[in-house]
Amino acid sequence: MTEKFAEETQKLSYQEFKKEILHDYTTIVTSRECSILGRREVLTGKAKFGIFGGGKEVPQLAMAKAFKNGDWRSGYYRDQTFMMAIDALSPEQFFAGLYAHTDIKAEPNAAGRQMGGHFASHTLNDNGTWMNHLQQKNVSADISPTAGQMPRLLGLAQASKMYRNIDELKGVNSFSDNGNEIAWGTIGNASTSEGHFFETFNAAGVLQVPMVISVWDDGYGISVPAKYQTTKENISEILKGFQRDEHNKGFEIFTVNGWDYSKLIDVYNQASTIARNEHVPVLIHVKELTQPQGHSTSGSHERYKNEERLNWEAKFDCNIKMREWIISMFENEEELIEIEKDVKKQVNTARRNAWNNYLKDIKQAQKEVVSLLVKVAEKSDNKPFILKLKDELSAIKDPSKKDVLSTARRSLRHLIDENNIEKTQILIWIENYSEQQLHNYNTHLFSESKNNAKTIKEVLPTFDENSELVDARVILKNNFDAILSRHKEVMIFGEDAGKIGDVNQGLEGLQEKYGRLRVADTGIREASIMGQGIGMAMRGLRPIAEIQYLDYLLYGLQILSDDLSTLHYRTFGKQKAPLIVRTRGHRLEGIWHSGSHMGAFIHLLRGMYILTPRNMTKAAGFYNTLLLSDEPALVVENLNGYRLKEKLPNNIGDFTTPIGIVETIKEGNDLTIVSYGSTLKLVEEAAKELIQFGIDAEIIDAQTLLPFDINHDVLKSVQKTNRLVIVDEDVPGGASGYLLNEILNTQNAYEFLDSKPITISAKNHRAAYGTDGDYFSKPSIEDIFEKIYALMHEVDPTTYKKIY
Ligand SMILES: Cc1ncc(C[n+]2csc(CCOP(=O)(O)OP(=O)(O)O)c2C)c(N)n1
Ligand SMILES: [Mg+2]
Repeated sequence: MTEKFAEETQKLSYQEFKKEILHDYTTIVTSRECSILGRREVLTGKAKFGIFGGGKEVPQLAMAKAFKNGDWRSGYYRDQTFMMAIDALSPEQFFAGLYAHTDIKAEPNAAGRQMGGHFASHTLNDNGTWMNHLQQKNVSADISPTAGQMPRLLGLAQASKMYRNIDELKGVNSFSDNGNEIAWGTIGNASTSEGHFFETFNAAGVLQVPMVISVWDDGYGISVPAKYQTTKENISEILKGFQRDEHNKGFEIFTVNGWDYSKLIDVYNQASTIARNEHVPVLIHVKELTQPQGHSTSGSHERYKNEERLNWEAKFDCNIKMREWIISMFENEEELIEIEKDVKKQVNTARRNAWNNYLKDIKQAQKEVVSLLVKVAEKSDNKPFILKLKDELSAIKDPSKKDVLSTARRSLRHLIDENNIEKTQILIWIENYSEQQLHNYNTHLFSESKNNAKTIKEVLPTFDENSELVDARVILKNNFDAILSRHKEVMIFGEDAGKIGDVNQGLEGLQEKYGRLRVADTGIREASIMGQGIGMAMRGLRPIAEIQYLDYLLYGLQILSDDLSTLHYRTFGKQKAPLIVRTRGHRLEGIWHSGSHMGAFIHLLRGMYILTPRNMTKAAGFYNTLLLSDEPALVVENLNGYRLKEKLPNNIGDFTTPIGIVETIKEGNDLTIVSYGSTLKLVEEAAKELIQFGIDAEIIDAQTLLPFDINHDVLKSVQKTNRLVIVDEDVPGGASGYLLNEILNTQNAYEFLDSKPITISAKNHRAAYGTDGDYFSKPSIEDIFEKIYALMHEVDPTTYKKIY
């Protein structure tokens, strides 16, 4: 027993102390038994895939003990013991997750949307409003990509720093008690090889935030040993340069063996005190862990571990070591055997209950379809075919929803020529069942609360005769000033966003006015800038995270795609992160500065709004709208627009740009042109030239790509013009392909087209540099003019004679 641990335990009576140890032992044995039975469930086909926490139980007890209400975890799939130790996961819920039970009450982590082992707590009420985070232990929803939990961890920790140090936020609210909360991260040893780990680690050292990162080190990443993962095979050794000293701020670093219960408890207590009181980040390198059942259910570890290693793992299994330690203290092996027996029974009962509970509704549905098929078969000319389907379905012992619904749907093919009440009953059954499944599998991609951004009404900018024409950036600057003064929970940060007020001076002077925490410079590290935003937004703040130029969003894209865009969906609406990502794009200045790849973002960021304002007044309006809503969004300011002047509205901070609404910026009768962002200027020019040749185009600014045109106004325009042209500067089939699909398939505009719809986009390669590089890479006014003219030539070759 270590000295500190002995001190702590002296405060407890012997009986209390023993009781606590036995309770902990029960937790780790329960967790292990879940892993063992979980694997069996997968191997016998009841569950699809299993990844478990076996071999990492004991350190998680220690982490759970230091974890307080209000704290946050951002971890990975090994943490089932931690979840059990904080009373956030019962064995029955563990199995419900494994089976992908879609009832959020049975499977609170993800309502079956994530594979088992991906944990989450509820931080939102059913109506989408925040719960009180101080009254519970908060678990940010896990994701599968290794180290993907790291960027978010930074933001979760930084939120405490904001709540402690920003005057307007100090005190106690439902998110923080003066910033006393720690964000606890967990990561596997091999995943520390990812850039996200190093980037986040460095940023946490710079920012000095209350973060405790535990590395669960079992020497492997699936089959690949530490030798191929980590320099010197030792993550804490190579991170020593981050250790704080009397001259420099940095990290506190601990190393401890994962089977050493009492030492672990000491270390976690120390880490907790340092991080909580001093807001210093801490690394705990937990070594000598094992993986008694191998990495996952996909294979066995005997394939890559030699006998020596397997023998060592058997001996140093943390549960076995803890058992030995308990016996050495209490000489109570009998008692432990009793616990083990009892746990086995309880876990097995939990497994059975979870399975029956999961299957109950599906079996009911199976029964219903079987009986409907029997009835309909009686009257059908295809009786034998229908009875065959019925027999196949009733023979399935453990049916899936798919088995049941697909049988019902297939039966309709045999009933094409029939029309009777029994057939109608099947149709109604299919409709009802499909609708239930829509709820189970397809809801919550966006907020369903009353703050859904689409419900925020438009407030037009107002002007009077004295309204001056100003550099466009002044509108943004004045609007951000209004935002920062009205919304104390807003902070804006990014590369060069602080001292100089961003590279286009949209934040000029605001750091001086609102302080270095609320308007902040960051390092060059886009993924963790996104993480800062996600984590802080999950804790009630309203971060605006800046990516200097759209092209560099690719560095942050993985985290936006995998984490932010899926968050609301993957938690069945139980977590949200209303982060606003601000960036600038479309400038036509070369391979890495053209900022045009909107198609990539549209496809990878379903779950965020993607907004492409054509000028800064529109952009400012979007920021105002978003702050009234509770959803994440990407706002792409139009870099070309910074060169222009706009009229300064006199209701700065109040006007809003609606989400999902297109705007007709020129009316016309001959064709409809849909465009957005910087190409609108080119389209407007081309339209002026076309008028001189008798072609009158209607121009529609898409404004918001996700969601696009919720009122189907483009359809109304096409109904009038009967011709459609889409113009953008993305690659062919990029965002223009998306828009085409929306207009033709979603809005059904094809019915009204008299000409083939065309898209005018950039070339397949990235834009070459300079004026001529643009001209030959991106659509030009001439390209737009000629393609539209050619379209009209096809319609009426006499009026619109060939140009060449
Ligand atoms: C980005 C990414 N790459 C690869 C994988 C596949 N993968 C899942 S777990 C894993 C090994 C992780 O090892 P480690 O971090 O040591 O954690 P352990 O499973 O050993 O606890 C790999 C390669 C993934 N999930 N995400
Ligand atoms: Mg590992």
